[in-house]
Amino acid sequence: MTRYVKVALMGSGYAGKSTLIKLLTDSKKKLQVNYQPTAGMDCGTITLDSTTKVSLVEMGGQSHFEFMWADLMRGSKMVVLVTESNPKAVLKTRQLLHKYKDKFNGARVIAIANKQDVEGSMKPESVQDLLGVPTYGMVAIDPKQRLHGYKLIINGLRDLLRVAA
Ligand SMILES: Nc1nc2c(ncn2[C@@H]2O[C@H](COP(=O)(O)OP(=O)(O)OP(=O)(O)O)[C@@H](O)[C@H]2O)c(=O)[nH]1
Ligand SMILES: [Mg+2]
Repeated sequence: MTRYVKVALMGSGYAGKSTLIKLLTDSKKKLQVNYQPTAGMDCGTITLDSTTKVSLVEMGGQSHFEFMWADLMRGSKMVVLVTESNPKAVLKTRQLLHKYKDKFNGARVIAIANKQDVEGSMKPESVQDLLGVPTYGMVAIDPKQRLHGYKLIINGLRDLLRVAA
């Protein structure tokens, strides 16, 4: 029987969650596309082995979809906060983190400081200082970052997977 481990992707609209799902789940699709806001939710699956899959659940970041977040993140073993790496976006992400952290229910939390290719981006360490959760740099439109992204998810779930194995 296949076991699904749920990972929720949270963050403002335009942060790069859909792009990250594409990066981690599909090696063929073009990664850089015109922005199409996710309507409500989106998901993708990573297969770890013959018995375990990771469900990546994106919670649409536009504010009018926020009412769904508490329901969408239920049962998640990990929450990945995705943010653009400019100060305004990071401060907004910090607000979201504080607003929803009570709903995480013990899930592991990491942040992704995305769009590191954009000039003037804050370094992941500076983003981490503001967010207070382990933060990793990312360029989700770059297929060369696929392995890096994959490792962030797997490492975040490592303890859980080992215990269950
Ligand atoms: N330069 C750059 N652009 C990126 C990067 N990641 C994503 N983008 C672009 O940013 C835009 C928004 O990305 P999405 O993945 O759709 O954002 P989202 O977080 O899913 O947005 P919502 O669905 O509204 O919550 C798209 O045009 C992407 O191509 C990146 O690392 N660098
Ligand atoms: Mg999206």
